Amino acid sequence: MQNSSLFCPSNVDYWFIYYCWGGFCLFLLIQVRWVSVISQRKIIHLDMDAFFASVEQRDNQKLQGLPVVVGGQPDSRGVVAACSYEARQFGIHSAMPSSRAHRLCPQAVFVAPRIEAYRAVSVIIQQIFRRYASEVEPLSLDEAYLDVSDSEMFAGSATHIAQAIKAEILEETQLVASAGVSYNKFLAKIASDMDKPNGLYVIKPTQGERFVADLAVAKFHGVGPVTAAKMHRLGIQTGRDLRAKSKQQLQAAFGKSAEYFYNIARAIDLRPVCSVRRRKSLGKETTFTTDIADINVLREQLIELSDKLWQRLERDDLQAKTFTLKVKYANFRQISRALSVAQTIKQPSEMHALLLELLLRVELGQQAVRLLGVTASGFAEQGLADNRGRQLELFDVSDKL
Ligand code: DCP
Ligand code: MG
Repeated sequence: MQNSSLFCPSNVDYWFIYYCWGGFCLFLLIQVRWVSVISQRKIIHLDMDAFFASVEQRDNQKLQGLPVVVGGQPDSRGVVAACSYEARQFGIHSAMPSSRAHRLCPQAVFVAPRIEAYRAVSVIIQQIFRRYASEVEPLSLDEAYLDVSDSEMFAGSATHIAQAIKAEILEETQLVASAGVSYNKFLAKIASDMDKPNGLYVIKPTQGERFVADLAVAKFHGVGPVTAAKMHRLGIQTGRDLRAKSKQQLQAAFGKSAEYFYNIARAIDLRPVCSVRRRKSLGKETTFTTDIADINVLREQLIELSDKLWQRLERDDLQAKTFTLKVKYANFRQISRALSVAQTIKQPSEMHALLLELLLRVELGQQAVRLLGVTASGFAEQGLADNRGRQLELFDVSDKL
């Protein structure tokens, strides 16, 4: 006799099928709802134009209309922190050695940074942002993401909200900002750069994928010069080329970053705008084209690297208590040394002294060095840097192969 249960399921089997089917439908519903919520988000990225340089031009009428460079003097080893749009016409840009900026534009006016003046403006613009958005994520002194998805202002138009914020910034600070409006952070950030200065650029949900397809990967936020060069070597020039690569191919080439690249090639970025965003550390490193054994050259390289780190710390308004030096030798052995002080470091010269002291604590001379890295951590709450006496404490972080 045939086993009837094969053709005629029991009550228990029915319940099981209903249960699975119901679960599947619920799962689909949640997915659809999630995707629609994500693509309906309204994100604004605001970024001040030529920030430090514009503050200098605002506060000194003689500088208006002139090529202005904020940063080190041309005869120093300093670099350009910011430059006015007039200076950019000569090819000057941030992070360029000041001496080179001077050669490109001898008539440029070089001004030393006044970080307190920039901080004061930053406080004002952050207050303006909070009037328009419940979720504000500052990225540095002069830029922030705003999530205005739930805002009822201007009938919920993110574009009009961005316009209003720009107008208020101008009124309260006499400075100009650019805004990017889109449905995720990745696109909003790119958009704010599209129409600078005084820009307002919108990428709608229907335009996102096309926009990314046509964009050069070197312009993607999160793709630095090294990654861009690697992508070019792999034949990836645009978002379209990136999209053509499978997840496996991207994983093989870019490891942990593959998922991010896979998504942004499809204009997908699910990162939320987080009001509380605490950075734990900030680092810079450099791999030398040829390994270096000469201690004096290494000292020079370390100072240069730490100056870059200092610029970033200033830009992000961070004050650190701990500095870490990483050294990778020619045989790939890696060693890290850290130094903590009780009071946050306020001057680059203090940071130099700490890092040079750390350099004395690693073996040099025997093995050439292929990489130097410096990291700052132990950040003080903004405006809460303590002023206790300095106390040095030295400890080894890691010695690893
Ligand atoms: N900054 C710096 N070092 C860098 C880059 C920037 O010290 N390598 C500082 C000076 C800038 C400020 O941070 O004025 C903001 O950086 P942005 O990248 O937003 O550049 P700008 O505001 O100067 O110009 P843009 O109009 O392109 O935003
Ligand atoms: Mg800016």
